[in-house]
Amino acid sequence: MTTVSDLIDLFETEAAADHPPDETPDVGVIMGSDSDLDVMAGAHDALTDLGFTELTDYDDPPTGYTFESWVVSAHRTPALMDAYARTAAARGLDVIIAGAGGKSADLPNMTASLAYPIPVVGVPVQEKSVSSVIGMPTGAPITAVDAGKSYNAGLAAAQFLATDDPTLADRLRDLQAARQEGVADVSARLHSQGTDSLRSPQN
Ligand code: RP5
Repeated sequence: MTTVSDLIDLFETEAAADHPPDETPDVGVIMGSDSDLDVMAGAHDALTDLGFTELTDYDDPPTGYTFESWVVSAHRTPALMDAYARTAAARGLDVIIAGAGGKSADLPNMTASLAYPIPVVGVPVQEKSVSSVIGMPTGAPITAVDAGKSYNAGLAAAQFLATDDPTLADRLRDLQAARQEGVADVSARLHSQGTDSLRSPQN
């Protein structure tokens, strides 16, 4: 069984390893519980849509942009959160996406403070988590998306990286263009086929 100490050791070992940048994850996706995974999967989907690959083995990193995923709880494993955030820069991360639920969703904001100046995109997993994710004091910034909008968090993370990469910026534009075409297509179908044709079945 993997222990908290094992993971802290892993993060510290990776931080000390001084891997070349093309072998380290670009984006870190962390969540307070595996019960957050269904909501947080949107970040995975956005990054995958943009051509990122999930890095699951530090010793065998994929090529191109990569992201990694971990469960890190602010309240149940504070030492793990500290180690993850403290080693993030040395492990090559450029952006962190952090999601948590409940009324005291502290993982995003504490990670933002610990990993500063690495930007953190906070995802309130539930509506009641919004104020605790975005409520940072002056001098302690966080970027955040609306409740459950983890897909937007994936896009936002890529936007940070795209400021320095025209190819990634083009991929973001292509994704936006495809979404626009989707709206045009459904609009034409609604108009030409009528309301009943697109309506969900009523009980
Ligand atoms: C938060 O508590 C987690 O982010 C999760 O949304 C919530 C409940 O966690 P579990 O009790 O389901 O593990 O810290």
